[in-house]
Amino acid sequence: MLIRRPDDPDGILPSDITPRELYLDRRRFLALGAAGALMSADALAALSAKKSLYSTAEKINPLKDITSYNNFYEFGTDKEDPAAYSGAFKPRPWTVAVDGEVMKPRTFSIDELLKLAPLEERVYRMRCVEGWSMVIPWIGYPLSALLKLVQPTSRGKYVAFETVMRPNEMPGQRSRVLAWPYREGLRIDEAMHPLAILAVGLYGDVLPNQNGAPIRLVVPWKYGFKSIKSIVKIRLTEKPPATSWNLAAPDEYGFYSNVNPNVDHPRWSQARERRIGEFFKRDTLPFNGYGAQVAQLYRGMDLKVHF
Ligand SMILES: Nc1nc2c(c(=O)[nH]1)N[C@H]1C(S)=C(S)[C@@H](COP(=O)(O)O)O[C@H]1N2
Ligand SMILES: [Mo]
Repeated sequence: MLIRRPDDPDGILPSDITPRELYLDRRRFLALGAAGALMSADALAALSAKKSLYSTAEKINPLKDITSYNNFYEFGTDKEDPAAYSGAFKPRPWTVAVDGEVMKPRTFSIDELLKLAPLEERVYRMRCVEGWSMVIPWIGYPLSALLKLVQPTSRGKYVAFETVMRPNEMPGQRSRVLAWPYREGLRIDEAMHPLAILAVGLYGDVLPNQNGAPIRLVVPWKYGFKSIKSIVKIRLTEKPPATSWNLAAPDEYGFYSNVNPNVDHPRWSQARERRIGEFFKRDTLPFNGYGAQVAQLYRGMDLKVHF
């Protein structure tokens, strides 16, 4: 990969810029040779992920789409805002506190999280409730690996997630578009499903700020908003946790929010979607095409009621 010097910014697109942390690691690596490998273990680990059998073979969106068309309201509500306004965000140092209904509550540093389980590349279809979709090569590991370590108790029936609160670095948090911090939740069996991952990178590199650095959730069978970014807290709870979008508009965003072409959002049909980069729309698939793997989680539930 090309390493640009800071004094040579010619022709750099925002999406081309290597995250600063990794850039510094690489520079150190180049300067120190083999010894540098130890110092840049995080960065290198992110680059040496195994390809996963859970990946779709569909065409991957270009890195530029993935890093320049984002929803991350902490940096603004327009799709271009996260790329434009996340430059001052500092994804290091970072910790994620895991507590609530667990036997072993624990705070993990980002370095511990990067090494918690073998990293895999998961190429997933992602489908936003607004009607667009992308195919993204995430790097991460199943959320279940982390949950098993903290040992949920029998009362741990749901998992609540919270994004970092940093109005100084996140201009969107200075306005009240959502009740900050951003919050999401899953039922424990959804959270333990092998398709639900914690992502720490994409496209063979650490996560860009606009995609949820340094660690985020990715749940490919649910609308994009369930995949919470820049996580700092995970809490196991007995009752379904409050979620930001459900609090903001309960008739529009339910707790489950499984991708479902048969249940329309009050303002948009969910029957079809536009893959970013394509002109013609395509049919949206139940559970975003992951039904064979996840439909059994919802057996006996009326998904029009539990939307
Ligand atoms: N903290 C936080 N997480 C978030 C959001 C957000 O505004 N804040 N937006 C969600 C929505 S609506 C979508 S579609 C996805 C987009 O992820 P991407 O930008 O990596 O494609 O992030 C989700 N996670
Ligand atoms: Mo979304």
